[in-house]
Amino acid sequence: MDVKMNEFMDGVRMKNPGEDEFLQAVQEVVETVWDFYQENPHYKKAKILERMTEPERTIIFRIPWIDDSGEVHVNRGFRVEFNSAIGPYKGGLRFHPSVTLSGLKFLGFEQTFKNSLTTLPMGGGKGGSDFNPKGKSDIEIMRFCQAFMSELFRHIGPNTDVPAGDIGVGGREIGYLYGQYKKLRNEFTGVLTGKGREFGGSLIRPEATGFGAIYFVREMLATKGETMKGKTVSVSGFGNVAWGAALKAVEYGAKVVTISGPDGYVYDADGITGEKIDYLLELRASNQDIVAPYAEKYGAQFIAGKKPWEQKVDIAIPCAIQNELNEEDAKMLIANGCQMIAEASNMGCTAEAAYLATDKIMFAPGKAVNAGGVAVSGLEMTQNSMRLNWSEKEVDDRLDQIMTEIHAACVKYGKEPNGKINYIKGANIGGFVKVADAMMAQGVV
Ligand code: 2IT
Repeated sequence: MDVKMNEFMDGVRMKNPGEDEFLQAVQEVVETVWDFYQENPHYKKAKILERMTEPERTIIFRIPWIDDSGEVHVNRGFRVEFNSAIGPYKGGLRFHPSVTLSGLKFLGFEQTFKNSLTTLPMGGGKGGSDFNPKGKSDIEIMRFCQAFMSELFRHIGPNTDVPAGDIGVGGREIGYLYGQYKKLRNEFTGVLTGKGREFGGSLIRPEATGFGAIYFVREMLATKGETMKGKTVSVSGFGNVAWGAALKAVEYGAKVVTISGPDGYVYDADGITGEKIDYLLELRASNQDIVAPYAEKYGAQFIAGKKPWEQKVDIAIPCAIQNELNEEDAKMLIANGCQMIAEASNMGCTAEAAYLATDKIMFAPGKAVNAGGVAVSGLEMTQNSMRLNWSEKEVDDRLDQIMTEIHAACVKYGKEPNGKINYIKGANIGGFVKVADAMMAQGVV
């Protein structure tokens, strides 16, 4: 590493002690944009990177709520408003016991670059709570969402900050959050995305992250003159992202053989198709956070306590959570002939795994691969502003076009002299330029 880059990273480390995930995300971006940053001294003079690595505002709040037995609980709520240079803060809310400030800072930082890549006018933000939805009743979920919004409402708005779902926050939660916002503000506006169809939601938003990921994988394969037909695919997770990716991968003629949860993974040699894909929604809605019931129901193999990366596949698509695929996993995949790892989860691979995969096979980072989710959120905002709803085809065509363009941006900025595409570099520089130029134009604010 360049000495000056080291000094820069030392500064970030001193300001954010112990925030490992945030530092991992910053390091990856800084390493890949550093040369470009040096070649453009006007950015450096304006301390663009120093400003980009500091959230504009971080809100932390108390969420007291009462469970079904009358016991009082106190959770912590967050909203990290990272960067508003190119549009209102935009990014999901995560409800998961692992949620920390560091995790949400990493996600908000990544979101800034991702949202820029979509070409839509959205800044970067992220929020959530350490609340664990596992085993909670529907009424408890509603009460918690209301308690969360009772504080968040004063910080957000359709032109200020537009949250959406993420892990633990799906259509049901967005509905409850929206209801509480509307009650408190007495305003019907597009303040959240991922809403129900009846109150301003967009068609294809539930499928968008998974569909977008597969459109991106299709473009990656096309650079080698290949298609998804006949390819074997492993996905992790069993939520919204895994579901959408499985639907589109199967439509393209691929065979999806795994899903996973905190309890282990399922290997379905016949492929996860048709009603088996629909069943993932049921499994998720049960709030139990396990995948073993799939294996029982469909006579597939269940491997307790393991991750799916030990299986031989052509393409691996992590769809669960950050750092779910490490260097050992990447080595195993590569040794078994895997030709591509495409992150559909945010920072799904550890830094070591991502670099190894970039070097040996094809690798693309989450901020490019999973941008379809927030892209359709952006299209939901457009529809809300117009007070119109687009057809499924209109939204899906736009999503496909956006993903194809993100891939082209990765090629533009990430193609190495030897012809290989470094998607990490391509996505980071591609995302950086628009935000940096907007910040330059707006002065030191
Ligand atoms: O990580 C992500 O891009 C999301 N959770 C979606 C964010 C959004 O605003 O739709």
